[in-house]
Amino acid sequence: MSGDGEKIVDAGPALPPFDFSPLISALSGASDWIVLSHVKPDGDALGSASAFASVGRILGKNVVWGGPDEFPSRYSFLAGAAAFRQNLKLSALSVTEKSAVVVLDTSTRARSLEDISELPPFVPLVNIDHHADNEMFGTINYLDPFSSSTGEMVWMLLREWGVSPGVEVLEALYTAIITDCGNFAFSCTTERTHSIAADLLAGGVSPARMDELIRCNATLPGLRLRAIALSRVFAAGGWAAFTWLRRDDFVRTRSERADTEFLVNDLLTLKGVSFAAFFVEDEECVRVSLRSRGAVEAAEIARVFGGGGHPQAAGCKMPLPLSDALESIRSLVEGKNAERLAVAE
Ligand SMILES: [Mn+2]
Repeated sequence: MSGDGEKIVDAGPALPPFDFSPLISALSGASDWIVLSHVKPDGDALGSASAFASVGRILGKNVVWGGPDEFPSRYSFLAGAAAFRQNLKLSALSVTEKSAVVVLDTSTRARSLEDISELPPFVPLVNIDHHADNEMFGTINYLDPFSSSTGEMVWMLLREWGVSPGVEVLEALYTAIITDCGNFAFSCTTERTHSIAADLLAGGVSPARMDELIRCNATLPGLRLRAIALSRVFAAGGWAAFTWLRRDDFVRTRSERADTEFLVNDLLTLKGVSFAAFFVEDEECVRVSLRSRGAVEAAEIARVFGGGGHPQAAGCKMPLPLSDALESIRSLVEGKNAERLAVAE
């Protein structure tokens, strides 16, 4: 997970083996599964939850899959996407002693359903996540910060469980993994990530088909939005790259929020850049995505502004006008004595 120069690539999980039996028995014992993806769901939150929802159906469970926000259309190829319940509230479901709730890729309660804290105590709350700052809010917490993605963890669970999933489950997990590890390029990628991908390919996943579905599905509005963001890139401190989008940019290009999902990664392709910040103006705040691969970690900067995430991929919400949000992070970053790599202007 760490990108600092001292560390060799993580060889794999450094945690003691997880005891899956309480998790498996809680889920086996429930007839109704409520599977949840986090706010502003990404490929990992959706892929791992799609896989989980499919497995529930294979096992004959009544499955509800949903989350607090809407389903981004770019992931509509995932199994069960059409049944995804947006703006979901627990109060809208009949939660009984036969229910179990599975929360995927979600580090805090605040990133899940508004009324998640009102879950009756007799209902198992299974928290499956790879964020190091996970609040451990489940009654069962399966956490592995050394995992590239929640999708990778779900595969480990299924293997232990002995469930034989169909190719739609494997494709969903492959989606979760490759979107979170940047097509096997980010520092969270391990030998195990590749080995699990090999298992998924052995089960029938086609990388070319998945690339077409996941990466080659830009819309014209989305591509135009990206062009606007890229046209504004500027360097800060000689080693950081920034860009931003206003609400109006989405309106005039007719694009959607999900069109920005991988945009911040583009900033890290700039030679000499080890830190990237991408600002998106929202209704009452600015959403900031941060990426890093150097001494100044994305999570370190995100935490200053009340955010969090992985060391090298983090974010925060700033209740400020766009220009103030930009200036706050720019001055903080410029004040850091990171090695100046002289970004070519
Ligand atoms: Mn994830």
